[in-house]
Amino acid sequence: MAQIIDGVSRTFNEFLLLPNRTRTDCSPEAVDLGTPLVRHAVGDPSPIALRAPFTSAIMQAVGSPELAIALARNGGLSFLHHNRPVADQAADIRAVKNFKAGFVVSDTNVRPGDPLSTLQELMRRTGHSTAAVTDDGTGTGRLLGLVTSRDFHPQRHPADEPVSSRMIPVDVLPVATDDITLSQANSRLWDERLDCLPVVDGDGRLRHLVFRSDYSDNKRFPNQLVDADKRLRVGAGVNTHDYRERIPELAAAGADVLCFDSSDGFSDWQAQAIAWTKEHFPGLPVGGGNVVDGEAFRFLAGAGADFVKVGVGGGSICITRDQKGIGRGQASAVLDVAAARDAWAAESGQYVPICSDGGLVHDYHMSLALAMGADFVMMGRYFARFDQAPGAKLPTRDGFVKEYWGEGSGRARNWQRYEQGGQSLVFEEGVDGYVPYAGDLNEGLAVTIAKMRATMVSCGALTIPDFQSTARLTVVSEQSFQESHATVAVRDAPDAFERS
Ligand code: RVP
Repeated sequence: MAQIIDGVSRTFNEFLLLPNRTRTDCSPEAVDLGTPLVRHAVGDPSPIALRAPFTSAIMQAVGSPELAIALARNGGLSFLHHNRPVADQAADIRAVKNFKAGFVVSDTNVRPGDPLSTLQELMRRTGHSTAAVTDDGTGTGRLLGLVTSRDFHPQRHPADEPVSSRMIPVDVLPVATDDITLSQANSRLWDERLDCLPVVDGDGRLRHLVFRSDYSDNKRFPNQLVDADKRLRVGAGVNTHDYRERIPELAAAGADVLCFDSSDGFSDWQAQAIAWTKEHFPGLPVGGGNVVDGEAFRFLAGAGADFVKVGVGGGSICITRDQKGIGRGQASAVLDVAAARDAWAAESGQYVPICSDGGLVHDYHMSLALAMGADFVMMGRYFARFDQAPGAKLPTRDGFVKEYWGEGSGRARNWQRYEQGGQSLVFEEGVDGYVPYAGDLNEGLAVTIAKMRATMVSCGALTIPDFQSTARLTVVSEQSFQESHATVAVRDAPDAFERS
């Protein structure tokens, strides 16, 4: 006979945190949001620890090198999606690993024979006023000169005049070689009164441009998540179909961590794929999921998973519960899996972090997820709203929206994963929609982090482990849930994320 497990399937909206005593040393600036990302011996530090407990969802509408760079600079981590040819995914990984703060890969490039009209149109499109002139018109071609919007004017210079007639040629241009540091480049910018310093390799090929205005940028991000070589960290999603071919290329591209991506991770396929990865790439951490209960956690931790993702059916674009009747309220799932993680740690001496994935609607839900035992959270909708996410930004009557669609939606289903083994999806598990546009990730995440710090201060916790062990939660009734909201007409809701 089927078993009905104890307890109700609960979601984050059904809980609130009780304030704990706040000591005088407990201030928002003193809160440390560091948290383990991957398995480690109890008592030891994690080989990779996030500096802020946020990861971005393994989704086409969320993952991009731009978002991965911005998130890692703020202490979190992106997992770039795998529903595409591995060469494309590896190129995105490389773009993140090769990112050097202040060193810009030129996106406004022309050939010397291109007409000024082409240059003008390119500058209009990219919004940049400095262009590199290279032999092949790419950002990595042999550098022949630089041209800025101050070097030509449409009323003075005919549109068909070649760029070469207005550029500053490379033989009189100050350039640097690619062993230069950012602070050395900055000294040259000031000493030689330059706005832009091109950096070339031994063959004279363009590597980067350094702009005077970007120098102070690095100082804005004291919590960057970097590897031993000071390169930003980035993760990669993988699947149980083509992992044998995909993982070697992702490892070669420099992925710091992998995650098997499935709406149901409690499967022999995933256990086998994790075991294969541990055998062939023992130094590359790999997470698994998704699961919703302690038994499934033990299954994946036992298979070697370095972290386990929790959540089935709670995602904002997800209709798995409607379609298959499979899932569990996200709060119940996190509480159950966190208890199993702690029991596993006590038995085995190995701490396997857990991630609460999907269904975080309000900023305070992230704090609730941590308080309930999640080591970090993963979000799709939250990140899809920002400039750095790949979805198109579209105007509406009330402002802008960004496109956001599920990996199980019709829009995503043309991708490789649904075509393998002759299988194609006969029904959809996700929807294709829009989220309110929320501007720049750096600014949005700063507000979220400020709220999280304030919540932890109210709960008297300076670290996430502290928060997890001392948090007191209460289940809210429907009536007290109503009481939580303003009961007057609100002139302006606090932020777009909350309103949507
Ligand atoms: P959310 O943050 O609520 O937008 O949820 C994102 C999560 O939803 C993803 O990390 C993934 O686990 C899940 N997802 C992605 N696509 C789909 C789907 O099409 N059903 N679900």
